[in-house]
Amino acid sequence: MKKQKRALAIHDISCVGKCSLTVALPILSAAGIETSVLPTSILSTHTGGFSGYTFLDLTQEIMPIADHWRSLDLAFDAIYTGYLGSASQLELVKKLFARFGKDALILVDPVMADNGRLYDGFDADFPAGMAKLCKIADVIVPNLTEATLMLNEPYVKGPYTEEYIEGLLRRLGEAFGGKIVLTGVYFDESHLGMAYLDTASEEIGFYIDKLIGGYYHGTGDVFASALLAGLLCDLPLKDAGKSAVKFTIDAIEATDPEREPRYGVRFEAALPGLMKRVGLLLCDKD
Ligand code: PXL
Repeated sequence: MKKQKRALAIHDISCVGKCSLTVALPILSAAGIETSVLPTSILSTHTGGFSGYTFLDLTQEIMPIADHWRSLDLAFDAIYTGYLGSASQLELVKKLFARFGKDALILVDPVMADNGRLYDGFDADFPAGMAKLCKIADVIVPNLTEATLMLNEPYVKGPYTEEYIEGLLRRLGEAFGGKIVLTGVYFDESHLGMAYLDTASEEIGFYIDKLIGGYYHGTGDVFASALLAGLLCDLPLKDAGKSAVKFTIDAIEATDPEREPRYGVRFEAALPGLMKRVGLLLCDKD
């Protein structure tokens, strides 16, 4: 029997609102990946569109958890980080990469901003700290706002030109190396998708699909989780990215349009399609 892949997901728990761990865990598990979690904080809801949310910082718990794991000789095939609540958490995560990620695929989604603005709770220094974490990742998944913040460039509103996206990918490649998957890429108002660059092979490409109007919370985490599922099931970067775009579209299309967007998308309905695309049966067999 083929060895089951094992991932570690390091994100907050937003109790309500379908993002971060409540999205990463079910998606990776559905793709046949054993998923351990390290919750970095607990919020009553995510911070996008809710006011009065609670925030319990779990920074003090991270190293005691890691120390116990070291005594168990644990290792992971992938470590996936998303929302991290503070600069000190960025430093601790670097230690976790060094300790548990020697042979792991390190995927950093630099969750901190969208639509030209930092999320509530982050200060202006945070992108520089996140950029340092991205330098030691194998795969990064910024949206256009996060990419320009980390490059210290002004945010540019879309639609974009292919030249602009290619240039941005190349500047990200120079700054961070590894594989870059840029989300929120669009060349006209009715399409949306991702662009990628593998700095090792210099392969560059896009996968653009239909745009479904409206704003939906948590789709960045839905996309990145599906991307990692594809990569761990040995899909090439291009196919894993395409699969993640399709999964995100399916999840949005399955969402009741009357539902408030801050409660997230119905990714559960899209899981069977993802399992098929990542070749789950192949993944589980020899
Ligand atoms: O989906 C990204 C995310 C994760 N966690 C928290 C958030 C957000 C985006 O707003 O607020 C707590």
